[in-house]
Amino acid sequence: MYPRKSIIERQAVGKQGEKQIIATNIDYALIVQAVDRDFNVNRIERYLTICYTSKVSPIIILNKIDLVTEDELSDMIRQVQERVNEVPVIAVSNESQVGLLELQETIQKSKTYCLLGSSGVGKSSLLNNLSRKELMKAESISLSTNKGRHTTSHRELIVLEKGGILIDNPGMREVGIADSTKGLEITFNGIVDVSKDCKFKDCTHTTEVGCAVIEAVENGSIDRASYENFLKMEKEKEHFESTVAEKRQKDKDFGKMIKNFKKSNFNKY
Ligand SMILES: Nc1nc2c(ncn2[C@@H]2O[C@H](COP(=O)(O)OP(=O)(O)O)[C@@H](O)[C@H]2O)c(=O)[nH]1
Ligand SMILES: [Mg+2]
Ligand SMILES: [Zn+2]
Repeated sequence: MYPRKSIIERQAVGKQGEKQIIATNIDYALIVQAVDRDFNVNRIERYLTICYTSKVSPIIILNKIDLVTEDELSDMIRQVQERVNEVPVIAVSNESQVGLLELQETIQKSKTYCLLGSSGVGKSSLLNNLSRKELMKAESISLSTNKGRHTTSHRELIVLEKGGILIDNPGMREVGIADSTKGLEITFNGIVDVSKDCKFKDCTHTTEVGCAVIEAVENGSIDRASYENFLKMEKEKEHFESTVAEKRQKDKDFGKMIKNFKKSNFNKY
């Protein structure tokens, strides 16, 4: 087992306050979005937060560019770049093979990559295209701590020609935001910078007088959609944190009860 460098995790589906480990020891995440119905900058920010929280470097892949015109594509790239800075954006098509060479050159030797993105965006197609080598079914390389729950996740891992490793992940429908303070700070660094000028230190940037963030949204220097996404994810994070705290307390109470039970029974006999 390799030492764990990074962990990509999500909130376990249907399990409040529990995290589910998706993949470990990842250097880079390829955040794949298709430029058709799937295209959604809010979701890109969500994946970015997960990457930064997990100390994984993101690369944004816009796939299926054969389905749109050049103008439509530039418009989408512009939308991404308006809200996301310093993350490479690579436009590709598995159909026309455009951009695959650039992507291949980006993938460095002996680094580990994972594919993130909704189901149907073309992750498997990309993986197949990026390697002419045989697919290794890596069911056994389950790096998860709770193996039993992964009945539906079908992981695939390939070794790329240049020696890198690429892991295909199942689409994540309910990506939760666990321990994501740092990740949110990096993803929304523009908002966080401006918030230093808020009148109140504990400003929630929602209704406060003297909120520099609200002012920046109103004068257009902060993108409104990005601001709304930030608030939404902050709220989710807080909810997640409070359910974790609640769960810990419950576990503690339960532990105490067991201990007391043992004690009282021990005293009885
Ligand atoms: N037009 C077009 N279709 C694609 C492209 N890449 C994948 N697809 C199709 O999209 C569907 C889903 O692809 P798949 O690789 O299984 O997506 P995954 O669920 O993310 O692994 C399949 O029907 C693919 O043939 C592309 O670049 N252009
Ligand atoms: Mg797939
Ligand atoms: Zn504020």
